[in-house]
Amino acid sequence: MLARYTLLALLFGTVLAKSGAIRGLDPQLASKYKADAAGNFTCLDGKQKIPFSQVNDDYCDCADGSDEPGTSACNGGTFYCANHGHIPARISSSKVNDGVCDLECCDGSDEYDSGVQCPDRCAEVGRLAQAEAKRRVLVEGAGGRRRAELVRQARGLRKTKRDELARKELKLADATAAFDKAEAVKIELEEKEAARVRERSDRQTELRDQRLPDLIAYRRVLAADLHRLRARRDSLLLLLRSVRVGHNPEFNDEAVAQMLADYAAFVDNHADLEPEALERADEGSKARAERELQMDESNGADDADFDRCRTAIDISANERDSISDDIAALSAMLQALRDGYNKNYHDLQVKAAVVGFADYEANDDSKPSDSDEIFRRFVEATAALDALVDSPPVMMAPAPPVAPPIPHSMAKGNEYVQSVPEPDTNSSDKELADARSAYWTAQTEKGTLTNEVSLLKSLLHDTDLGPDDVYLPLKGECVSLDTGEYTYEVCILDRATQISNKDQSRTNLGSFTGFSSIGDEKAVVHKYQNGAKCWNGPERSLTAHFVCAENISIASITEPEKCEYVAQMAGPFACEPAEGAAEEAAEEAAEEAAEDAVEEPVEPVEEDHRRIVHDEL
Ligand code: MAN
Repeated sequence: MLARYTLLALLFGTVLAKSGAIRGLDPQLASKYKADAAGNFTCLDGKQKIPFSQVNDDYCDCADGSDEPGTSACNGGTFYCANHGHIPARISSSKVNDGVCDLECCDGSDEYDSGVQCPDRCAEVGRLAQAEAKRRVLVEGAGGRRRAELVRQARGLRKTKRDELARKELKLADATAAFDKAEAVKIELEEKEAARVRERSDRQTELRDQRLPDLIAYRRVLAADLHRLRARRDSLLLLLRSVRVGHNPEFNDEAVAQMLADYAAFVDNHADLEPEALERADEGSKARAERELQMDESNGADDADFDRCRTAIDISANERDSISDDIAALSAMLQALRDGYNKNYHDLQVKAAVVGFADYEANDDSKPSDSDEIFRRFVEATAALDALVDSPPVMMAPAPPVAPPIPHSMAKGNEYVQSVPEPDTNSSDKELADARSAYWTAQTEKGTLTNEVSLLKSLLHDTDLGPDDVYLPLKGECVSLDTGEYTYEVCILDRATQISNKDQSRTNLGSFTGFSSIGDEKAVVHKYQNGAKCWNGPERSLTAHFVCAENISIASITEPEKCEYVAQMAGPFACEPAEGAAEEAAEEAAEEAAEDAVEEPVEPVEEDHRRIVHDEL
């Protein structure tokens, strides 16, 4: 024990400061650091008594560390720096004699035994602090005035928006009425149109049933034509083939040579025709007639339906045209042979062909007696139906000579069709199209106004716009900060975005969800949440802490936790209202309320709501 006191005596210099006061002791606690009658010190928590000489003996006796205000012996203790010329500071006792000149302890009193000389910089620091304090006063003054200005603007803006809402609600009522009307017109016309379509379809069915026999009759005429034409083409092919196979090349007849060349060219382009003609020649006329009958029976299936029958007619008509072309070409060859062959050469095969051709011409059985009338009725049937379905009729090309001759008036199918009165679909179509377009326009107009009204209502009635609506003029105003890799954008009461400086891609950091105050009331915090999902993490969010300033700005943005961003910002809404502003605002509000009461009654619900919201802030 004695040894300890001796040591204490040696260390006596650390116990007391130069002033004689207890080193590191907060003057407010000085009364507690007096030895009692027994020479003891009571730890500040009252739990222990120790000899007063153990105060500041660089050994921690009290559990609360109160016996060592001037040393670093106790964890969690506090060292008081008087900082004359500036503001006194209470620093952690762990900083005592740590060899670092803390600016906080600008008088250097904490480094009395570390070997480091810390000059007293309190005068200089004090000057800087005063300058900073002055600057803050100015900033807060300007900020407060701006805030008051915002509150004034907000009042006007709320009124403007309220008027706008009233106007838009009236317009919406008109637009709704116009929409209802347009919808009724559209529905009525659509119903009419549906009835017309039904009627037309019934009429079509009726016409098809009525006119099908005319088509069937014509299809049969064509089928018979085809059989006849095929047989005639076969006979020409066989005559020409017989010359090719049996002529005498010794005679060198030019006409024969020409015929052979023309026929060879024809056969090149129609390779199947000659073998087929040979096959049919071999089968004999009875077998041929039977086969034709079979063909007609199987084609009879096409007679079951107007459209099938019409398609069959189209196909047959095309074939008839093509056979007629063949016949014309083959006849021309035989005619040239007949006119040009050398009669002095006795080429029996050539002569036989010339005789055969004369027989062919004499037996022209290509003009059936009743086909004119049948064709006319067919044209009429198709035209009537085409006119009904609003599509151009499938008209037959003028029939070749072997087919029934077409009366001039019918050959020009279009003229004929035009003479059939068309149903009045065009004007009703246009009416319906106009009604539909009027309906869409009315719907868009109503939709736009509904949105606008709902946005205004939500802004005026459901949005927390801060005390005195201070945020109203600034809502949506954006500020940004470039931090190198990203530029951050915060739009007040709206949303926060992270923009890549590499490719300008934008990541949603969240939408404004509300305010929260932390600690002292001046601190204003905005929360932006539900942003883009972080890979393997939460949805992104940003918390913005505001200090008072005239203008909105971002001082810094950090990402202390993955995808959770913290912004240090400034803005006028974080300022104290300028002096007198509150009274002024209240007076103005009362005046305006009085004016409003004259103009139009203000909804009491809205005002109450706003008050509740602001009180919550
Ligand atoms: C992007 C940025 C970062 C974020 C990562 C998470 O790179 O949004 O801020 O930390 O995604 O994967």
